[in-house]
Amino acid sequence: MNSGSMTSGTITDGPALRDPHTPDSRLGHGADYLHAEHTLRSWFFTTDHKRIALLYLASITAFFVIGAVTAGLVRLALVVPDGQVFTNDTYNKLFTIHGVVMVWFFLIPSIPATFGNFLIPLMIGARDLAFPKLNLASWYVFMTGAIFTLVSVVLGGVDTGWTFYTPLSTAFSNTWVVPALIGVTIVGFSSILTGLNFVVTIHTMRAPGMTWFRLPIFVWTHYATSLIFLLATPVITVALILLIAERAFHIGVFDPAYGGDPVLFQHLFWFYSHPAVYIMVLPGMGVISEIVPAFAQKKLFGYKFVAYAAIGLASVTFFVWGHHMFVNGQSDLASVAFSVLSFAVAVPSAVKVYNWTATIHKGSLKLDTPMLYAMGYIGLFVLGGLTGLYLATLAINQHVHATYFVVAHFHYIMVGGTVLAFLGGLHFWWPKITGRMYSEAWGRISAFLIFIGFNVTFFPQFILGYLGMPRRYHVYPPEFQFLNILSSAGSTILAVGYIFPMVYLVYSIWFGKRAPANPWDARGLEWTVASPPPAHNFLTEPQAPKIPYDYPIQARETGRQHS
Ligand code: HEM
Ligand SMILES: [Cu+2]
Repeated sequence: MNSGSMTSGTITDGPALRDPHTPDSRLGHGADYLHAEHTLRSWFFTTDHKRIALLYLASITAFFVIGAVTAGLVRLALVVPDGQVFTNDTYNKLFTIHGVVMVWFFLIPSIPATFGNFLIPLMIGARDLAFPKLNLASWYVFMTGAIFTLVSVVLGGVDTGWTFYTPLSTAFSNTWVVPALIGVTIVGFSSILTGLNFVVTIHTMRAPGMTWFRLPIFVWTHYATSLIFLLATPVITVALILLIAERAFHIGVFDPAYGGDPVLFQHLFWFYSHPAVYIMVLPGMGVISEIVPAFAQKKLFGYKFVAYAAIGLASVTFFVWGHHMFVNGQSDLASVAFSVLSFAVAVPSAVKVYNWTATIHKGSLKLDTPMLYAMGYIGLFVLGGLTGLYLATLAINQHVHATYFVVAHFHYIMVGGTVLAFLGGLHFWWPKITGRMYSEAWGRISAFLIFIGFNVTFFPQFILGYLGMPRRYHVYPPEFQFLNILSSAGSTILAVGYIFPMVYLVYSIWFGKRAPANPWDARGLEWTVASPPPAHNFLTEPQAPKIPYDYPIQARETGRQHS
């Protein structure tokens, strides 16, 4: 039996128990997954979930860089009000590349494809995902899609925005829309394969004793995310295929000139893309739910509520898509219903925030880099979520729809949320993944720079939107210049904050201190194996914990009964 070919549900078979090493090798560095084999082939044809996670990590980092550079150019253009830096055409293409790459090639795969892939088997006590070859296939599918979209950029770009709204995308844009759409369609299949793999793995490959309510919240949120991958992604796939057919063959689905309805595209698009925002935030919530208890050394408050809230979010998220279409002529009844339902989303979101806060309360706090990111995440996510409630209020939406207020809202959620959780998780599990410690001082400096840079970049955009500056224009009235310069200045700080980790983390791979198995004194099966983990994950049968998050300080959840 070789690496990754195991599909049976137990962890007791396979090389784990046949391993010739003495028990000492559990914490040794001999046969870890990084050094098990060295050839290029052993990376590009690996079926080890940990190596596939690293393939994804390299890819999404590259896409993040492309997304970040184009964002920098957009901010550069907006330093002056009269649009002198780029033509309107170039500007439109820049923000489109930024959005397409960030949403479809970074945010959607980010945490699930990297940490989800790496950690789910380790956290549940399994040797790999249920379908290791499918896991590798999903990376190739992802890269194929990405190449199509990047080709459209090389050929001359796309100017529709990441939302590909009709009728612009079908009838008016004369840019490379079709290859970009083909790329995004293909990438969807990689999400579906990953979601399928996670669902089957979590159902069938948990170690003996690892019951549902002993699972780390990270696993719960990835389970919820996988349901969205499976139920929502096929809808965007169909919508995009119809869009390609409409543009290429005028089949008359979305283009009014041929009897179609452009608003139908918006429905199909948001039926996927609103749930997709939970594809982006749920995994981040999972990361935060691991970091906060570890750095408070305290049991996660309200474990079951946090777990149910993940499933709750994954469910209600399917019923609010119309809040993106309040001003598009949908019926008042529909608008009111979508507005009320959108408010309902705030409930499970707030449950999570309260429970993290309650976990921190009276904990024994250590403000190491991962925790700095987690605290930043909580604050920014609250601002992003609360401004979502403003947007979901019908009367306010009339004023701020399609303004910079919306841009600020979703960046607070997607950068303040997903990206900070991603970076927090990267610092938290970096010792596990690489076997090396990074410089804590540089880690903290960068976390501060990112938090400050982020707020200076995006807070002014709330004000700009409130004052009426629309999104997606390269010229604006001169009275908006001051806040735009502030925003662009902030983005420079943010960029520096992003560059530092790329340097000190990579540096640590060769020069960092060797990491112990459990540098943070954290709970969870992933911390019971060596850093980096052995190729086959567990050398002895993993013992599922009796209670999850068994930290020294226990929250007094049942305090009322005892006091
Ligand atoms: C309490 C939860 C939330 C509520 C009530 C909410 C509400 C809204 C509303 C009403 C809009 C439409 C604004 C408009 O175009 O007029 C909007 C836009 C948006 N939201 Fe949220 N939101 C919430 C959470 C999230 C989360 C968690 C994410 C992402 C991870 C997110 C990402 C977005 C994006 C990307 C857009 C803009 C889409 C576009 O036009 O490009 N939102 N939100
Ligand atoms: Cu939405």
